[in-house]
Amino acid sequence: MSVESSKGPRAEIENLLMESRRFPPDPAFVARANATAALYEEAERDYVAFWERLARERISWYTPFDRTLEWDLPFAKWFTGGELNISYNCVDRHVERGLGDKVAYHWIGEPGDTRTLTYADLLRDVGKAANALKELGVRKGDRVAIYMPMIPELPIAMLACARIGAPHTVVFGGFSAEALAGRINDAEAKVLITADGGWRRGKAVGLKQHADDALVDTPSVESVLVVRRLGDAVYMLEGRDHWWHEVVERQPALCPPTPVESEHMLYLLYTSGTTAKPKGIVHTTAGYLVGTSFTHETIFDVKPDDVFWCAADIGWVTGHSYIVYGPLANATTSILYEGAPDTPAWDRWWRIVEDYKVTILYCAPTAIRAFMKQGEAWPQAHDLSSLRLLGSVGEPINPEAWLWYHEHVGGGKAPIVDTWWQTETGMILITPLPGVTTTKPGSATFPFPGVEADVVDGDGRSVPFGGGGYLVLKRPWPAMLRGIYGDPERYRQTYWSRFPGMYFTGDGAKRDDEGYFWLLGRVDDVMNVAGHRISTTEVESALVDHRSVAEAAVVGKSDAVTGQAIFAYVILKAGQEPSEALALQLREHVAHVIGPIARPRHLLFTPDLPKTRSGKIMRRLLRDLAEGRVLGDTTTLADAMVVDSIRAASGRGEDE
Ligand code: 7RM
Repeated sequence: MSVESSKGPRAEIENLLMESRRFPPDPAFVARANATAALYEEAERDYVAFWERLARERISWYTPFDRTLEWDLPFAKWFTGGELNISYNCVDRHVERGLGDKVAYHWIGEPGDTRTLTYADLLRDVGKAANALKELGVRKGDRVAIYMPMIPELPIAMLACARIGAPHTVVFGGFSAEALAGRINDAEAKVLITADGGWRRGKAVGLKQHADDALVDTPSVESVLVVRRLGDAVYMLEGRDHWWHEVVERQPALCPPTPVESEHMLYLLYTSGTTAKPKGIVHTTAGYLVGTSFTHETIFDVKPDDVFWCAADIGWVTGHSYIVYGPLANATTSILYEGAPDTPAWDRWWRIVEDYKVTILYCAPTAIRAFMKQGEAWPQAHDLSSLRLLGSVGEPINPEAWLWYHEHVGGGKAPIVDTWWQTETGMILITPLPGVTTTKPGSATFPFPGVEADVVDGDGRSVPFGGGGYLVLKRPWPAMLRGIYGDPERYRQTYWSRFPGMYFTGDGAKRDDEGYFWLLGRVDDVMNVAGHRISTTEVESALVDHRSVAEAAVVGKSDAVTGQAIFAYVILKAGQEPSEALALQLREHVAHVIGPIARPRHLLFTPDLPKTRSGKIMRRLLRDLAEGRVLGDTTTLADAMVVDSIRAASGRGEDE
């Protein structure tokens, strides 16, 4: 176990703010750019009128809306009175205007198998899947859970739900049975769509097995649809489980889309907050469609012949908005890749870029840093000249990674858009506009047109340029969350109570003298590991759930590749002896309870934890200890000896 000094986030922030290189847009790019500075002006004149224009232009309505915004803080309704169907907007209308043969997805399986889906293919497959759901008794408003690998049936299943007005809740395939069950139960899903498994790092991952474990305890689920991806034998419960290739294939392709009202729930997506229970973030239809499609078109400068690759998993919001709804609404050709970036070797992505002439790549800084570590020979071995724009999302991108991405992936010419947003925001909110904004490596630059973001102090007062504080949003935007499923009070409490009248993002930010936004990470008890949000409390409760553990405290420790790594302090029950084997067992236990992404990287057995006199664990102190920093103020510590005993315990903890 090492808690030796490392470069803490503070040092990184200093570097961030010292990074002074500027990248103005290339005149050749400007000449063809989708975005113009006029968008900012139009939106500032009247942001409601701005979104109204876009909603009228971009959406094919069955019934046009009559009110643009009803804002009863913190509850927003957009484009009310209107009726639409998002699957019609993402698929049918493109086929109707002659784009049936255009590729929607180039799919690449990890083992090397491929499939091509045109918009006409998508229309047929979505229609069949929607009819299958109807046969299984799914009606408008019923929730459908989806737990799948990155195969074409995943977006098809989502669109099939949307086609019949059934909100979906996609659960990331890396989550455990327990996590899946919790989400199914909160959503009271009627049907689960899953697969026998998928491929990850050369290994078959058996999803159906996890699904079966979850289904022991999910009374709302009546039927399960299972896609055959691996071909391995799986258990199928008579009467409950149905093979996709049997039930979906025999359906008629025609399934008229069900018109839904603008505010009809499109999906629920669960995200970690500061408590152990994930929140079901509610997204609705029309505003989400306008927000995702317009940001996709302007921020990624997408043109009809582009090949767009958002390398996220559809199980996260990035995949929902920028693999599925945004790109499909814009009739874009996308890449859908099933597997890991290092399988079979570290040039897998660069092979895909070369083979499919990918023009736009959108990924997370953690991936870029992992590539950096492997050296530039991997990207250099491939022709990446098709790439004309790069994007980053999920966490702050350090200038070093930004510059490496720019040089070794973007050939020193492709603009980079560092896009800040959240599961809750639904769409990108702080970002450069390519062809308009001069970028600075490490800064997400400015709020998107129509968005009002601010940096405030603890009392909610705007901090002048040059200062730092809390990032807030001061007016509603179309793709914003409509609430936390089943818990309006928690919605109000979590997002709208810290600063009255403002949405609190949970992030810290600073603006430089020119007003550029620099995101500084979470200020609450949420960690960001490889771009994934994990709550400290969730990991703590998984640890305490183990029979040997009396108490646990979890913090994020800065990590050169994943941004943060999970650091767990564990107090054992009396009679339990710390050992390497037990540490390993506890880390596995967390992976089992939540999913492998939550497995602690570091685990330290300690006889005690530093607490305030009121009994609150002093996480700041634990963070400092984990980082090996000089300790800050310890005057509120109940027992000053605790810190020394943790230091002494440092010899007995276990690293991954
Ligand atoms: C899209 C997504 C949201 C949290 C957010 C931030 C962090 C995301 C950036 C970023 C700095 C960025 N949704 N975050 N993007 N921090 N620069 N460009 O990631 O709900 O999973 O996470 O991620 O802390 O609050 S998310």
